Amino acid sequence: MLITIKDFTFEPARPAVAPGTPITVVNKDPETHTLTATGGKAFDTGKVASGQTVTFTAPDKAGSYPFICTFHPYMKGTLTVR
Ligand SMILES: [Cu+2]
Repeated sequence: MLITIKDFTFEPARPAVAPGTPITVVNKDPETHTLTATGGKAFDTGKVASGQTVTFTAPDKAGSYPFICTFHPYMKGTLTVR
């Protein structure tokens, strides 16, 4: 699964994956972003600089995991694990 950050949006914003799936995040913006689960902090890429690629692992537990960019909290998405 690949999530692209471009123009301050996550694409796709509502990805759905199997438990434990590796998810690669690529930042195509000039600004630094993060992809961070809200609430329980189920996952967090940390800072993803411009042009950088970071991979994290989807949770093992099925559910709906909202996420944001901590620098730009209006950037929102939801990861579904099923
Ligand atoms: Cu951001």
